[in-house]
Amino acid sequence: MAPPPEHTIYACATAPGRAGIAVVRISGPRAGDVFAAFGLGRPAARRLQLARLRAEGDVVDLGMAAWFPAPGSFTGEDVAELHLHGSQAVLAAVLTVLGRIPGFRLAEPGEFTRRAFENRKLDLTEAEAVADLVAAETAAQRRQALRQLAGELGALYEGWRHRLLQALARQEALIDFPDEDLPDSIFSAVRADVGTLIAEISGHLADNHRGQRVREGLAIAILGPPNAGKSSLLNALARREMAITSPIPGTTRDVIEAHLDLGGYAVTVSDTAGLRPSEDIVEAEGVRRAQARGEAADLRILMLDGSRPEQMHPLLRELIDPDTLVVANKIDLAGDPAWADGLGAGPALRLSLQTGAGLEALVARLTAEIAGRFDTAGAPLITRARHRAALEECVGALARSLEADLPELAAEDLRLAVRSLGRITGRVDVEDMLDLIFREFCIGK
Ligand SMILES: Nc1nc2c(ncn2[C@@H]2O[C@H](COP(=O)(O)OP(=O)(O)OP(=O)(O)O)[C@@H](O)[C@H]2O)c(=O)[nH]1
Ligand SMILES: [Mg+2]
Repeated sequence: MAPPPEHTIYACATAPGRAGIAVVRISGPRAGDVFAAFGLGRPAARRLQLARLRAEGDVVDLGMAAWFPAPGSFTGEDVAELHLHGSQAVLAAVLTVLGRIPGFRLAEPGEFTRRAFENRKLDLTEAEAVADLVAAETAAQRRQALRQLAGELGALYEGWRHRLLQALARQEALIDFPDEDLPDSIFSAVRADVGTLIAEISGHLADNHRGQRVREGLAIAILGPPNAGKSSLLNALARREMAITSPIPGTTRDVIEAHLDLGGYAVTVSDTAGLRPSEDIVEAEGVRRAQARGEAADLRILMLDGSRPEQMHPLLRELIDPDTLVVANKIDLAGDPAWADGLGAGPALRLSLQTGAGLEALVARLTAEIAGRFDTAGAPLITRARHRAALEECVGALARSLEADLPELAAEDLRLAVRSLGRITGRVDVEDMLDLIFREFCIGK
């Protein structure tokens, strides 16, 4: 447990600017002093109480005050909250008074959550979930952050860590009591447990980066020949004129990105330069960027002018794979777009950005593709590269432990594996836990 903090910290918990309400949070050993500083009595625990805040004979605001005594608060410390009118003048006056109370200082970014972690109110995955929930822009991001905040991911990793600690305790018993009659079954039980853990963690890792993509946003690239209507599609999806469109082929040179909410998922749609061989160095660079963006995308839209079969060339054919949606645009023009049907997995989607026909169906199809690929309803998913790196390290160490020639080396690898898992939740107290389990194990023997 961390030593008790010396300072009581305070900060405005709501966004700056004019608002109906602003909430100032105060946490730390002297948080209770805040009430006297404003001429208030201490409110009953966890009840909002009307508060006439006074300072230097002046009424600063008519607001509300709340008191959350330790440990039943967000940080686990004594916490006070002042619910004020959200004006700059009120906030400035209140913050000035707070700054003068002995032992008080302004909180650093993330300091409330850090204290909550140090007081074991949250593990690291839950602290990350608080940040994700605050940043969530779409329904999928909100759902994922809430599940993580509820501890689903942390519980999964803690469960694995416990099982690993048990395997490690057995492995250490093999080292410490080599002459005693430890049954052979202990040796095989450790190996079996480690094998099962490798399989479970590897399965969790093979998630197609779904959790991370939901959190960071999915990438969709619009690719195709010049003049097919790629920029027009970006504008239609974004519902504003983001990219220049014109009848001149080769209008777009750079990649243009729009951040959108498609069916509750955060997506970044990239409009790209039309793909064609070009002598023009600027256009050639645009084509190179378009191809790179296409390769990195989770989903590609191959946008074709449905009225012009002759535009199809090898550069475009190379783009088509199961993650490519073929769209035949300009169906308002003469010409049957059926030629585009054989290109992708199913028939090409018909679209006219001129009339709007097919746009709704395209959005529905995109949403369905995204939901199908990135469904997050099942087991909790890895949401950060940090988790992934630690899990990969853990599996690597487990695999090495199975190959180790000496029980001591196997134990060392198991220890590394436990630490990797512990780093994800911030529970790195390997030795304490091991002592506990080890004692239990020896008694049980
Ligand atoms: N008739 C018709 N014209 C369209 C349609 N969609 C786009 N256009 C027109 O086609 C031309 C090219 O559209 P853009 O969106 O600029 O095409 P692009 O694929 O971005 O072209 P580049 O940037 O040159 O690669 C513009 O004049 C659009 O107004 C459509 O469905 N029907
Ligand atoms: Mg364009």
